[in-house]
Amino acid sequence: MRGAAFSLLPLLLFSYESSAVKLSIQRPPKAGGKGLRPPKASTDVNNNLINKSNERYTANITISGRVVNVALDTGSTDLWVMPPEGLPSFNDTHLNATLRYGDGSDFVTGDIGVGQFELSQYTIPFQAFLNVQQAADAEQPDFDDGIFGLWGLGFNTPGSSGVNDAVQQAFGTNANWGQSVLANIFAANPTGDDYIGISLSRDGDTGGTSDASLTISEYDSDYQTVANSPKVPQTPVNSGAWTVTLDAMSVGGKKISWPSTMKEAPAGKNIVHLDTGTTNIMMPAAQVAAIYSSIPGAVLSPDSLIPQTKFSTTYDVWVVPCNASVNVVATFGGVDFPIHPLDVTDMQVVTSPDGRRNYTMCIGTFTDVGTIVEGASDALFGDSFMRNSYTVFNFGTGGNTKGNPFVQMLPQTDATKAAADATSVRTALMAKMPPEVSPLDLVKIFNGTEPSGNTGAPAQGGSNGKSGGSTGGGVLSSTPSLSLAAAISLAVISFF
Ligand SMILES: *[C@@H]1O[C@H](CO)[C@@H](O)[C@H](O)[C@H]1NC(C)=O
Ligand SMILES: *[C@@H]1O[C@H](CO)[C@@H](O)[C@H](O)[C@H]1NC(C)=O
Ligand SMILES: *[C@@H]1O[C@H](CO)[C@@H](O)[C@H](O)[C@H]1NC(C)=O
Ligand SMILES: *[C@@H]1O[C@H](CO)[C@@H](O)[C@H](O)[C@H]1NC(C)=O
Ligand SMILES: *[C@@H]1O[C@H](CO)[C@@H](O)[C@H](O)[C@H]1NC(C)=O
Ligand SMILES: *[C@@H]1O[C@H](CO)[C@@H](O)[C@H](O)[C@H]1NC(C)=O
Ligand SMILES: CC(=O)N[C@H]1CO[C@H](CO)[C@@H](O)[C@@H]1O
Repeated sequence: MRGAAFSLLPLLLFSYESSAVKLSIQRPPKAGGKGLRPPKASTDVNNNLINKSNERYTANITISGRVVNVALDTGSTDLWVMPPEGLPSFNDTHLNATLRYGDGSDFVTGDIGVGQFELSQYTIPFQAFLNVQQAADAEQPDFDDGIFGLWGLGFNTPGSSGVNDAVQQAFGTNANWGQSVLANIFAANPTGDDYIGISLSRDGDTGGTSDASLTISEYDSDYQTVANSPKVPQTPVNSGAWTVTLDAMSVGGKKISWPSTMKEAPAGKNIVHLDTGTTNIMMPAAQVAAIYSSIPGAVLSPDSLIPQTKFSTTYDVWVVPCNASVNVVATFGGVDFPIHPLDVTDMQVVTSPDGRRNYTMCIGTFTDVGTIVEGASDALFGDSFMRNSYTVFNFGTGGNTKGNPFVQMLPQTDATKAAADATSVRTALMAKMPPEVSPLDLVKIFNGTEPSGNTGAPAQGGSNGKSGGSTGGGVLSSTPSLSLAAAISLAVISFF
């Protein structure tokens, strides 16, 4: 693996789309943390994920002797890091690579290194990673948040890992150090089942959200009953991604009509990509409209007329009264997964075009992204959905569960409790935030057809307090925009 020996290898360039969502896995805070449980004896990575404003879930890993906070991403496979201090010495393969994310405008580029990976009790002496030398501007918001890399928790199969494919091509199929981190961890424990369990917390939810955790080859002790959940198989098999069948979605108890674009989808059903690396939920405009058009007062803001810091600056977004009570349910394996109202809209603050007023607004977390997921799945179910399920991702590569990959999911949201919870959370938050006006008035203000400040418009969402947000709110347009690309996690690899 010493670099010099391989300096004459052909240059390989991967182009790989993935998500640079914000995940934050960290070791458990010392003490006094809300509802913290002692770490498990066998895996003190338990309860170790920390959300960053519901946008990213990250962990501190150690690579080549450097501690790096990396986002967790089930939507990609490779590990890349770009710590500001650089890395202590590592073995450089001199294989150059570019990993591309989302629509391709987001990228990281560098050389494939090999170093020791450490997380909790897991140590991989030789682990390939991308030592990033240059990153797209889209990565800057994550860097600003102290997130200096991405840890892919996806598949190691050919076509899913740019790093592994390049290493195998250059060094042969025995070069197992090019495998994903998870594949190498699993390989070190040949008798164990090859799965991970993920729980994501909901920042801002005072209603008793669980702590976030990642466990490897065991369940979080809080969710042991996930063992009884139906096995939802990867669909299509060998997609190289965590794509599964979605039985149905409903809003207010009414099924949403959603013809699949995927030929592999079972009749009347859809295929969705479960992706911790995507902040929101990306699905086609018609189905997004089916959800939000049922909410009194909600309006579609054409071409993202209203500047906002998350999700999409190039596609329409729904502006929704912050106190909207909406009951959205996704069904997997015959089991209903109610989606918490706090996950259906996201509270933000915007300044009027004339700079005179700040407004609180709520944006739909289900967003249309054009054709960006086309061909790979019907939708990308990111953190806004994943917070509502404890999910076990079983690779089917070892132990007693060898076979095709599957997931097991345990609902985390009680629709009735969540509705009450959402009202109290938003009421409390809204009391400290700028006023909300009706979505229609807000769109008019941003369209220049209505001045801010003296609209006299009744605040449909309730400037009297019924509103609020699950995310850090207070995010103003001065915050660098997360590009759409940064929120997507497709794994499409091409070699040049
Ligand atoms: C990789 O990129 C670096 C910097 O651009 C360059 O110096 C080096 O020659 C490249 N390596 C290969 C094998 O092409
Ligand atoms: C994660 O690493 C960063 C950088 O070294 C450090 O500042 C932070 O305290 C760490 N967090 C935890 C929870 O270990
Ligand atoms: C580089 O590889 C050699 C042998 O392949 C190994 O002895 C050495 O520890 C490695 N160095 C690092 C920093 O990983
Ligand atoms: C809007 O909020 C920002 C950030 O809190 C603040 O700096 C600014 O003065 C506010 N503008 C108005 C018009 O209230
Ligand atoms: C914005 O204003 C123009 C006219 O000034 C109007 O044609 C258009 O429909 C408005 N759009 C919205 C979303 O209000
Ligand atoms: C939201 O607030 C508005 C204005 O205060 C009110 O008319 C409406 O009933 C509220 N909706 C819900 C679901 O509480
Ligand atoms: C519910 C929960 O775990 N919230 C946490 C989200 O992450 C922030 C730090 O970014 C913590 O302060 C919250 O406790």
